[in-house]
Amino acid sequence: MSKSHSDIGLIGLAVMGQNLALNIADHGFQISVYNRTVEKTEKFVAENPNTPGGLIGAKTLQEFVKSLAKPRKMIILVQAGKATDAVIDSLVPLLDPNDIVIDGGNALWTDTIRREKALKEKGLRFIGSGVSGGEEGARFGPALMPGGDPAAYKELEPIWNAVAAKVDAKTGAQLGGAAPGKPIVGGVPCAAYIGENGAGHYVKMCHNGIEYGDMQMICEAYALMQGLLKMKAPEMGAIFSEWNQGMLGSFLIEITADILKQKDPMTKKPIVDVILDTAGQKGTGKWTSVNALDMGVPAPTIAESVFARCLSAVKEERVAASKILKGPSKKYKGSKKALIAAIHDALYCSKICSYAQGFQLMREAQKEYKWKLNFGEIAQIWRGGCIIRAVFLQKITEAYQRDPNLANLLLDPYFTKTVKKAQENWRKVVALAAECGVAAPTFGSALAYYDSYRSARLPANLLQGQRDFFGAHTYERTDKPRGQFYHIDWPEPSRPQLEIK
Ligand code: 2AM
Repeated sequence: MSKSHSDIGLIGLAVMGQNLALNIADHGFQISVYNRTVEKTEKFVAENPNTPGGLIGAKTLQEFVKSLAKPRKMIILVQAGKATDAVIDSLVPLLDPNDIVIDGGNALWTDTIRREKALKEKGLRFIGSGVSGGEEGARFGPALMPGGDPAAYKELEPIWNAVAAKVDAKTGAQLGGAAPGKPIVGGVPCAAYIGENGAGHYVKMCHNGIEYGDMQMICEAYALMQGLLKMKAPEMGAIFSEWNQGMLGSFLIEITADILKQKDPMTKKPIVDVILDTAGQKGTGKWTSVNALDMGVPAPTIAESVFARCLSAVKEERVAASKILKGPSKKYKGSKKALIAAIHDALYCSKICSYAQGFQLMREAQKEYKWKLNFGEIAQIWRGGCIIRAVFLQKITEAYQRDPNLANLLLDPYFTKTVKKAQENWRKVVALAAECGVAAPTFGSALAYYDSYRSARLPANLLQGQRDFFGAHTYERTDKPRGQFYHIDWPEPSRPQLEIK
């Protein structure tokens, strides 16, 4: 028996939308669904007749809106950008005050801020929620990062908590075993209110930036094992499986192991050896990096991972350059076991720096947008459901529980100690990569970040001298209070040194 009105609705039945709708229905909520192309709605509803909550197909937006219990809650899961605006524009005239529109797409956070404001002016409530974990996550438990009207989220919360991924309260390990019609019961949901207006989508964007970093760092570990140790894919796969048991344990390390062990069905060679080395990107890593530049927050390792994809994309140019530009002839001759252990440590230290940068970004954004982000909780949400889910996020949660105002992740005692212990190996790997000509941009960038951040004095004194020389931009002095600015009349470049008496 279906209810007279659905608990929630969903617009946009591409794979993500279909899977999230099924996830919601699996938890006993009745959900109305609508898609621009009606046949898709009909097919989807017909193929899923017996969900615990029930799916109600709507042919028109009017019918869809009428089918929802008031105040209405509806999720939009269409392409980010123009399509989302188009759906909102056609929905708005059909809604009543206090109805809640939820955008679950990968929206740019500034669009979410704009949409929230526009809908608020019309008496409507808007939630921009990051939904992470891809198709599988949407179906059996995504990480959910909702931002927007806090009272509206209270009304959505029971549904969001139910459908989110679940982790073990103590270990932070993701609870698995969900199947169609059999959702996970118990555990801590990977969903929590993030903050006002665009906060949820902002945090989701940073998640993606961090994900770019993680992926590139893993690729560099692979490149080093391959380049310096001449290891073959299955052997490297075994190493990643081993690493997955320790502090690097994560979804991305696990799938890397699986990918390296996978054979190509056509040639029977390892599949990685036949996949072309040009990376694609959809833009969220770029957004993160552009925003880091806009806010003046150092996130070089995340940006480096975006540039690494860009460099990979100019395959033909690289092939041509490879015939002209020579590298060193040095080969690694030391212990294989020791180098593998060092690469592990380099990966872990680089990862810590990359996360430190991602959290710095959120910290700065919260000032700019007046959000009150709970960093421990954000790390907690990321422990399950999403692409960057990892054992190590538990350490970040603990770090922010120890000190919610932590200036930088590197300053938490656990991370300080970890990097101190592992840095010798990290430095060895970066040096060896340079000496042997294997590109390891994020490993090197993270190390430079670490060395810069721990420097009481950087060469920016000279830089300010240069700026004052050619542009009279002034400088502050080491022997005077901050905020006092000085300038001297520099000599013309061709003139002799000023004589100081
Ligand atoms: P469609 O099946 O009719 O193409 C992902 O592309 C999802 O977004 C699909 O469900 C698609 O509907 C929907 N979509 C894309 N652009 C849209 C638009 N301008 N209005 C409504 N739905 C749109």
